[in-house]
Amino acid sequence: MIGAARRLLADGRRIVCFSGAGLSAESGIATFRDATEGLWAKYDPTVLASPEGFAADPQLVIDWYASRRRTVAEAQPNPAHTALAGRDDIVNVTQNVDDLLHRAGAEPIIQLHGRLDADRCHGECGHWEVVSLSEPPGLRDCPDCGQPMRPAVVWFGEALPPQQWKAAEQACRDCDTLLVIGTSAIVYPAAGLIGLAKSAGARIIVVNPQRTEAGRIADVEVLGPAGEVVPELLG
Ligand code: BV8
Repeated sequence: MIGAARRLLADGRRIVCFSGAGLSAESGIATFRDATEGLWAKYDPTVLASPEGFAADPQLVIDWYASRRRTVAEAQPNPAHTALAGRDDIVNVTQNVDDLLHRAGAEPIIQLHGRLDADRCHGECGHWEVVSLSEPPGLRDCPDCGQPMRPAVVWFGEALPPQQWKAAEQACRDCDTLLVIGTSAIVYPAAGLIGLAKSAGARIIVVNPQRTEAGRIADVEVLGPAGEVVPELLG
């Protein structure tokens, strides 16, 4: 399967990489659907990562993000991030909110679900600021309008940033090869990009240790961890 995927990538002239939490799993960052260990095992991320969850218990949500931020601060890009960074002909469209692709030097990156290393006002004033991942801020109010501050990520039930979404749609409509890495392909509208690329005639390569919905429409499905497979595919 790796050989067939390598051949498709060698023929590709407009390649997009669509990634999810599995891309960062080997950097020690828990995916959304793996059982989270310890303190967070009893909470549902889709509830914590939502305006309703934040309204119900803002302190719990901010503590959850602080814990995730510290994990990302201690994490390093893995060989999959580095292999993608070595290919400036590949456009990265990621669902991930960590900064590991940036730290690996990958360019360009379209972050569909925002970024963990920034906070924004939960109100309408537009206040936005970069935050420390190693010493994350606690629960606090917006310095401009007094509404609560919250991570600059897209929560369930919130719209994706229009500019990033438009750029991702365009890239997936135009590509001739879509490399799908480490996603369960169940979070929409992001997961819809796979079908969009397919219907635009792109070849689909999926890299995941497990079979997924995306694998069903893939031209090639490589079952294995990103940290091992992606360097082999792109090297
Ligand atoms: C919206 C940021 C509307 C926060 C995240 C149809 C259309 C539109 C919306 C919906 C729809 N159906 C349902 C919805 C609602 C919802 C949704 O999709 N729900 C799901 C649960 C069904 N979608 C939304 O709410 C979206 N917003 O639609 O708004 C709107 C429009 C206008 C105006 C107002 C509102 C917003 C979705 C974004 C949510 N935010 N993240 C944060 O991080 O805290 S999503 C979150 O899930 C992460 O970003 C994550 O990346 C993403 C997707 O999950 P995956 O990345 O796939 O991760 P997962 O754990 O699922 O899978 C990991 C995979 O890796 C597995 O397959 C595993 O096998 C694999 N793996 C493991 N190890 C490795 C590996 N692969 C490779 N190597 C390894 N070593």
